[in-house]
Amino acid sequence: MAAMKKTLIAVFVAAFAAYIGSRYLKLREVILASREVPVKHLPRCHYLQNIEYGAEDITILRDGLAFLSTGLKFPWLPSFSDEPGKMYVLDLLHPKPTPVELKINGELDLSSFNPHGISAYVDEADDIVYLFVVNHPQKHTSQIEIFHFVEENTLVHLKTITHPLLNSVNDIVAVGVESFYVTNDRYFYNDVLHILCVLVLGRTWSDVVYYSPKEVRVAADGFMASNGINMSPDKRYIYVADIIDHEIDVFERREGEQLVYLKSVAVGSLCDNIEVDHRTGDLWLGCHPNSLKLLAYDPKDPPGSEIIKIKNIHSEQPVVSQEYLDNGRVLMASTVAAPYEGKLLIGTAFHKAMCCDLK
Ligand SMILES: [Ca+2]
Ligand SMILES: [Ca+2]
Ligand SMILES: [Ca+2]
Repeated sequence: MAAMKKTLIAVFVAAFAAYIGSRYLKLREVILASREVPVKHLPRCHYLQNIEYGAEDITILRDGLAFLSTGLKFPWLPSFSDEPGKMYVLDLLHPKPTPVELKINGELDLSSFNPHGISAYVDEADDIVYLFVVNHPQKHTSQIEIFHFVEENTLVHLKTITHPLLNSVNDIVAVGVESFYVTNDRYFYNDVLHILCVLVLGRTWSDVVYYSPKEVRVAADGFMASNGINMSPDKRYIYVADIIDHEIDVFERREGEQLVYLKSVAVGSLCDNIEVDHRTGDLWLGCHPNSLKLLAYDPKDPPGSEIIKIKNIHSEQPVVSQEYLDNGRVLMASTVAAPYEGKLLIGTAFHKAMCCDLK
């Protein structure tokens, strides 16, 4: 009897090991662990001054003011600065656009400020600019900071929002002065459980949460790993980057902030944040060509950068094109690409940021 029990356990362990082995191979596939990319640069690019430790997210107002969240510290990713994160602003209409650090006024603890995804909301009634920032003051904590942007490069901190459903927030898109959608990129805070979840289930069990002062709920789920989120210029559609599924999921906003899934568009890369050209509605994606190089950071074989554009996303045949590719020698770990009137700002997880001409 004891021998039989031992045999059964051995068979079970072997089967489980074989299963995990096959999941491991699958995982290498989803993180594009063997992918190498050629170099395809844009005609004129220069590094942005003052940005040395990443600009994970960038967003641009219609008048050409760009906001950058910099200095992210995030589990698994390298970070080369001990300083807290900072917010910058840059005027793209200036002949020599230079990022300027934003002063932050109010109650916020700046020593633990760790900004991640951002979104700007302009109130049509009074043109007040609100900046929504995902903040991780401690490892595995997430909260949303809402700021009011005022003249002379200052953010006034209005409030901090925490909620059990805002548990591993990556990016945010504001839809009102105090309402927004966020992506949660993982279910388990514990790194071992998180890896097991990805290995065994092949997903991180992530979702999209809608928040307003009256209502907080999961608005969409079933992603392999939701990351960037943004909205169409007419505000009818929400786009979510399902990073390890290599696609962008498209949702329609219906009455009462219900999200209805419409379709997914394959992008062939691990796309992080999404910015939308306010004139054309094109999606611009900052992507990781090979996530293994990002997670196992080696300066001799650095993680590359890939910028992808999706044109006509709502048509039968969206056009997906690679607009910029680098092997990491010029720019490592691109996370965002924000277009504005023939210019493109590219931000990264922990490296520099660039401004390129598109024409
Ligand atoms: Ca964003
Ligand atoms: Ca998906
Ligand atoms: Ca992101």
